Amino acid sequence: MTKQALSKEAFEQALRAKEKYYHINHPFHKRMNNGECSKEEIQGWVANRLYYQIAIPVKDAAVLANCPDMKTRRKWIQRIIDHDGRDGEEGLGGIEAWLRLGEAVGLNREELLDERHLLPAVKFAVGAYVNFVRRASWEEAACSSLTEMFAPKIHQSRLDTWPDHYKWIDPEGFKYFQMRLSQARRDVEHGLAITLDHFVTREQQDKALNILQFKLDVLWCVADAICLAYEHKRVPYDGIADQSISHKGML
Ligand code: AHQ
Repeated sequence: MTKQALSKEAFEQALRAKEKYYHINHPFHKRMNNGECSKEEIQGWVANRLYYQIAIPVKDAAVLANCPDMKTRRKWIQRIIDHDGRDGEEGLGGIEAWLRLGEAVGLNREELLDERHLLPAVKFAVGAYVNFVRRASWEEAACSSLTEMFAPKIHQSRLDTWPDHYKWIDPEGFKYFQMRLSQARRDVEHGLAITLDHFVTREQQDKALNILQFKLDVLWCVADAICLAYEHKRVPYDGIADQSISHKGML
């Protein structure tokens, strides 16, 4: 028997109800915002999350490549500019801001960019997201970005807690979280409109909910990998390799 489609309001509520699976609820992020993370754990998180940040404009370029609708592309392209930036200081992009967060936590650009701290599981999770978007429809890709419905809360929680908990971090590094508060809200408005308009039958709406769960799983897996390596000190090839080792590149 065909299940009845949800109204747009009920469908949006169902999407937002997945907030309980958002990585703000991951034990590692809870410890981070409670001030319980060591300098090494914060550094490991920043170094590994850079790979996610660098992947976002590559992902968004894949959305553009799959999207024949000019009106949508004219809006979506802003996401690439938000991350890659523009020439001149006023054009600070998110990736540069994240590199400055890396320096603010005591890492240098060389070690941030040469992937020496990057965990294989983080690369697999981020790669799964980028490769999903490359082969999905642009509407499905837009749906997968909707974890950002919950992002302003996690960025604000860092801005509210890090200055007191981690006084050793140069506050200049917090600029990225500040930038994302407005950018995430603007992106969600567009991504949600696409999603509510495109997924209309109950079968399509269930698929959209599954796509959002996939992306929530990506973020949860990134936090799991960082937690295992830096909180539980179980790095890949522990005791076998005398230095960090994993495959390079592959985005
Ligand atoms: O800094 C983040 C960002 O630029 C994006 C883009 C968006 C997407 O297209 O999937 N998702 C996302 C996210 C960012 N920051 C994460 C965080 O915890 O700092 C959250 C993440 C998201 O919620 O998907």
